[in-house]
Amino acid sequence: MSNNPNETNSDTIAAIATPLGKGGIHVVRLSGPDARVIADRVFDGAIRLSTAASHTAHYGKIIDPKSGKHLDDVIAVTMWEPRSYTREDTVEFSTHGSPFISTKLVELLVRCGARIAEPGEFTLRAFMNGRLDLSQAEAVADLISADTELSHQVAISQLEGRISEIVNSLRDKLLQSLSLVEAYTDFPDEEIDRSHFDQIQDSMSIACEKIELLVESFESGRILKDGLVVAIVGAPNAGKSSLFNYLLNHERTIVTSRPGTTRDAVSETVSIDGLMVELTDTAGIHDTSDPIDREAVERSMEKIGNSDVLIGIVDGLSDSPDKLIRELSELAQDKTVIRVLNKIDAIAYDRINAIRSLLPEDVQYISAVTGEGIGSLKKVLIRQAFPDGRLPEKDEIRISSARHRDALSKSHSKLRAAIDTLRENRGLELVAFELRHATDQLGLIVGKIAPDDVLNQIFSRFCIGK
Ligand SMILES: Nc1nc2c(ncn2[C@@H]2O[C@H](COP(=O)(O)OP(=O)(O)OP(=O)(O)O)[C@@H](O)[C@H]2O)c(=O)[nH]1
Ligand SMILES: [Mg+2]
Repeated sequence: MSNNPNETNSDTIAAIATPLGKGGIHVVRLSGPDARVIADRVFDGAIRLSTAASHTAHYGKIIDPKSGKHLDDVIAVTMWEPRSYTREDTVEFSTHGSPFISTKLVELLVRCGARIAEPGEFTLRAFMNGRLDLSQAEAVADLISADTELSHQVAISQLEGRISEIVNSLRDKLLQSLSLVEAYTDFPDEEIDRSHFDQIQDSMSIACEKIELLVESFESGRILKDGLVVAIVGAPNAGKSSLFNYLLNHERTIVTSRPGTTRDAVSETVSIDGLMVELTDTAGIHDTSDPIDREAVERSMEKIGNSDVLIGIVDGLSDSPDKLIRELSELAQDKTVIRVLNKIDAIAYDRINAIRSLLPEDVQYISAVTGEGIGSLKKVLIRQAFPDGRLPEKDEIRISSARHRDALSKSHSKLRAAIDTLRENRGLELVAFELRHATDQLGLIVGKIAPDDVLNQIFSRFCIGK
């Protein structure tokens, strides 16, 4: 895809904006300088669409101008520039929900002068024409793929421009400092005024702290957006599949009393208290010479490596569950393991108490059959996802994009360098140099600076028609 605005924006683009497949309606979008003319060529209604007022809906027929064939009856909605998503002339046709009709309509529009839109090209135009900044445009893709309340919240707050607001204000502050520093660099003989020195230093330090907080917010922001990756692990027959099914609320994997039932790791996405969790049931980990079992254990180990958090589960009916619980911590050195003793429904109360007295406080006691203790296990899981043990409040700002995190980290280190250079009196030229890099990195987030490769990477992950 080419992102040269002069090149792309002179074209009029068309695409189906709804998912393919049969449904009530499909929407075909047409946007660009020739949208009115092209729409007139295919639309036959009570008025010519090009003469219709903006934001009006019109019933009419789609007629193939070459063959004169009637393709469909549609509603066409007009949105004239700049009052459209792309800020260009736009027509949206609602057709009957047949993939044949919508595909054919796009073909007709192409024959009449449009070209097929690239993935994300409507949003790219919205960005190029100043409707959205870059971080907001990215939020559009996040919003579409958000499956849970929390991931939706993260995306909508970014779309509203809350990240942009903070980043822009930090950038403005740094630009003010930069212009002050540069004013001095024009007069190298002049000594920097003490009050200016303090002002620049304070402003850079405050910005530095704020940027650091944003960088730190990424870990939980990422989990809110993409979900927490959790694997259920343990010895054969501990009840991993039973817990997996219980959390999913349906019998997704086979449960039997025979050890070694689960071979392939099975993953499903589930919302736990509003948090998206990618949950994996794994094969029981044990020493074995059987090649299939060995492969199964290897797959389990791989899943362990890819997880944020592990739920390590032990059969409470086994001979020495306390020993097994302690061994769970050895599963993965660098991972959080939530330790769970299962099957408490089948263990006498006294025995549970005896086991409990041998084990640390944080062990969870559950029954994957009755569900006892699973509410508390879910709470522990959330606590592991968020360092302060609670779901973030609605209005907390978190970054959730690795691109933003990288730019903020770079900005932070440049800013640190600028602060050090100023303090150590190593020359205002150098301070200005570092400071300029720090502001440029912030500019990348909101798209004040938008190299082609960055744009390509962002917009290629959009769907066609968006
Ligand atoms: N009483 C009781 N039985 C349970 C509980 N959880 C699992 N079981 C039983 O324990 C046996 C093994 O359960 P699974 O869920 O298949 O265990 P697994 O850890 O997935 O086993 P593998 O896949 O073979 O490694 C089955 O007979 C289950 O019915 C529980 O909480 N209470
Ligand atoms: Mg199993």
